Amino acid sequence: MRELKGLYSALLGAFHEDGSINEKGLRQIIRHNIDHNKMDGLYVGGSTGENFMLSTDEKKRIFEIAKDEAKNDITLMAQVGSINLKESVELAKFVTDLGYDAISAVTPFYYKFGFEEVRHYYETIVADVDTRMVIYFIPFLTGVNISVEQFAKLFENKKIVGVKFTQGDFYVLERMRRAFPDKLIFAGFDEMLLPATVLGIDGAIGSTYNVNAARARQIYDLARANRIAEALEVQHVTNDLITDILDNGLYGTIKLLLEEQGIEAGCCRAPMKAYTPEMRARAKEIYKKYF
Ligand code: NAY
Repeated sequence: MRELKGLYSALLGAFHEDGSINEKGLRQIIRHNIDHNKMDGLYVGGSTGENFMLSTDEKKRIFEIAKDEAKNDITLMAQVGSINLKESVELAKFVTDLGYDAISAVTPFYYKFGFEEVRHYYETIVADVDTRMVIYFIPFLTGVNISVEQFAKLFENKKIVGVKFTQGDFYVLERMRRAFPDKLIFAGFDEMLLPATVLGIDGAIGSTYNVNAARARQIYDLARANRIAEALEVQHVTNDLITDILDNGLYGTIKLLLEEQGIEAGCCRAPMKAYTPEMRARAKEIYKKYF
């Protein structure tokens, strides 16, 4: 079984102006993450992939393209979560058959699901697939919180091997590390990679790693070698960059930065907005400033 630890780029979606999948661009982004960024893994179908705006067939096509392009060059984790539980079950089987190394699922969102509903959701997704599940925990977007005690109940299922922890509460992260030394914890906020690494995460999954992989790798390696002051310098520059990216529009700006490197990263999918001339111009400035 392939190692799941390490740094993952959350794979961007690449779309044409009419919203259809830009397969050529998607393949270029995947290769860039493997050959240039030297990522350990790709997280396919997450928020960064604009997944929650796609049809089941489109999600499947992106999973297929990623596997076909990456082959076994990189660890592949597929985000299959959806509030359509039947779709999640179908996607979990689909990616497992394709040979993905692990699956992940966002907590069910929109309705205020209770813990027993959340537990039933994860149990159902993993029931008929022989794979490893990483819970995608992102309470600020889903509105669903899970306590450390509730995580312990979810982790009773041996197929549930870890969590992608996208929360800025380092007390909770420390409690999670303490409570689950054998489970995998992936940090989900790129701007907090250094403190999360100090607390002993097993890896990280980020949107900005598509363009800022070298700095992310430096932060991760320096922090693990206890060279905290040096890691902090790199985190400072990284956070200046992330602040500029967030101000200009997160996923679109990352794609425009890739475009500066000759990658046809394409547009965002509506209802995300189309690029304006100002946004393009600002992305060029950001590129000059940091790369
Ligand atoms: C996903 O599903 O693609 C992720 O969660 C990747 C992690 C990113 N979270 C989101 C919601 O985009 O990289 C982060 C995030 O973009 C970054 O830290 C900037 O805030």
